Amino acid sequence: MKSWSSLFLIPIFILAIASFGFAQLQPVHFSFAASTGSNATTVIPLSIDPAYSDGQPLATGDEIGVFTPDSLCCGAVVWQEKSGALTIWGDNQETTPIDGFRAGEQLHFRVWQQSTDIECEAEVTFESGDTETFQANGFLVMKSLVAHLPERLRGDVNNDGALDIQDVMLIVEIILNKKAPTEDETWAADCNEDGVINVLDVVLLVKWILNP
Ligand SMILES: [Ca+2]
Ligand SMILES: [Ca+2]
Repeated sequence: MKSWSSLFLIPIFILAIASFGFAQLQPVHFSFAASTGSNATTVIPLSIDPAYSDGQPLATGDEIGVFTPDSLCCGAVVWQEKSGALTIWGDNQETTPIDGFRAGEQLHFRVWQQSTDIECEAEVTFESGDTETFQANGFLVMKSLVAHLPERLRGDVNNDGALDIQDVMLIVEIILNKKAPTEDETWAADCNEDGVINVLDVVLLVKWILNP
């Protein structure tokens, strides 16, 4: 299943992880049962440049979590803009509750963006190719990771998921040149989608807020 090239990489990654391991941050967002008695490991090489669907890279403090098909988190790692390793915990068969992966279950990944407090699904591929499943003591090397940020909402300039007076204030600030909007904010502020941000967008947004 594993290619010779990924087997060759194992000692290199173990060395790299061991030398940087002392500074590894602990996840604060994703929680899971650790030390269940069985696990697998996936290495996340820095060279794969994990990124969001809008092209921005994962930042230090963002978290990558691994989930069972039943949406149970079974491991997470804090991205620190260097190669890392994610321990994927298997189910403890000596206890009744399911607290980890069972053999053969497909791995699902989610990413938490610290700056926005948004959690989203991530699409991951591995060096070995096929869709990956949990095998105790398995060792995988990630080949790509793209986290799919949720679609932004027109009018939600501060991207907090709600349309309210704060968004109106931001559009007014943009119109008065008191705020230089980012590309995303420009998109969200243009409520009537006519390519310019002006009082018509404010009027429309107020209408949306009053008549949700
Ligand atoms: Ca908002
Ligand atoms: Ca407009």
